[in-house]
Amino acid sequence: QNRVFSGVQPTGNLHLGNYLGAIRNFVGLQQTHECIYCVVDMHAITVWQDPKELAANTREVAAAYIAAGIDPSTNIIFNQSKVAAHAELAWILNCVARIGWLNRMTQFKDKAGKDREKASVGLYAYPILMAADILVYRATHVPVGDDQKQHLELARDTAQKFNNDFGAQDFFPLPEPLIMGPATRVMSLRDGTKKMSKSDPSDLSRITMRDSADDIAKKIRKAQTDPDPLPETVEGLQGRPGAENLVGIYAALAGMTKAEVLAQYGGQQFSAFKPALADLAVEKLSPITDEMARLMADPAYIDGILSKGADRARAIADPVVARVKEIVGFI
Ligand code: AQP
Repeated sequence: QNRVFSGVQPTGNLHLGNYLGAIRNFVGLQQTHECIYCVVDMHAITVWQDPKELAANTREVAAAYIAAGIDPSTNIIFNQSKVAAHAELAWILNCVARIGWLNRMTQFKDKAGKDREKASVGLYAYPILMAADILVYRATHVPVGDDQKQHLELARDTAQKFNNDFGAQDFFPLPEPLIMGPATRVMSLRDGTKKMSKSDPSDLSRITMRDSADDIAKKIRKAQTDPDPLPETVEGLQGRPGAENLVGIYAALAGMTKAEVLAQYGGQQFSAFKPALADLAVEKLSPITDEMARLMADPAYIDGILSKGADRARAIADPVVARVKEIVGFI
């Protein structure tokens, strides 16, 4: 059986990278798979979140899922903290996974910064909670952006070690990452060597799912590029990260390859390409942004969807945790 699980953190500033690298791919998978899409609020608090903003941001991610085209009546949409099975399984998996595995996680090193001693224990254990999120549904496929590849490998290792340690062969399927489409790693608009991120202090570094048409146009106009015209071929993008990023964003939004974009715009100046990209981004994003605003005006509606989704999620997850407890030897 094929089952998809994925999540997005409600940490504010939901951006084009989250959309192109993750949420947009979630939409397509609902045609072929049973899909469970989570707003991972317990992951979010691994770094400080203002409680009022966390609630608003949780609704924003749910609204983005729905506005992007995920149907909540056929797929499960819920927030993580409503389903206790995630935390229960995470504890057991904390005792299966090894410290050495966590020590290799590059996201922890990036997010903890220089003073690692001051990072929360949760930030360190984050990948184990993520493994539990996936395994508690015995999900087989996990659509994510490129940055989550290492965490997915840890989830697979954890599943395999659990199966081996307890002689429970194939109890947990080894989940496969689905890293899909031409925009698995959208880069910052201010620095084409860094990934676009919610936590970048510069608002100009990202296009968010709340930006107006004017914001989008301004950010693309100011995006870092170089003085040369666009190259004629994809090879010509090498060593030009800012240019490569904008061409990649155009390709992803237009449903084209980078080569096709360059066949159209190669040889032209950025002063011509950037307005075309801004128009395309507005055309593709503003219907979603408008629908998100409409949905968020009715928080009770979103909360209802999250509640119903959580009931359906529990119906799958609770028996899995019950079986895990038996396997482990808990009475
Ligand atoms: N720049 C990106 N390009 C493509 N995909 C991306 N994702 C994140 N950034 C990019 C994918 O979005 C999904 C949800 O991400 P998350 O909420 O778990 O946050 P994150 O991966 O930690 O990255 P963010 O959104 O930029 O937040 P911060 O600033 O906190 O690091 C995932 O599938 C992710 O791969």
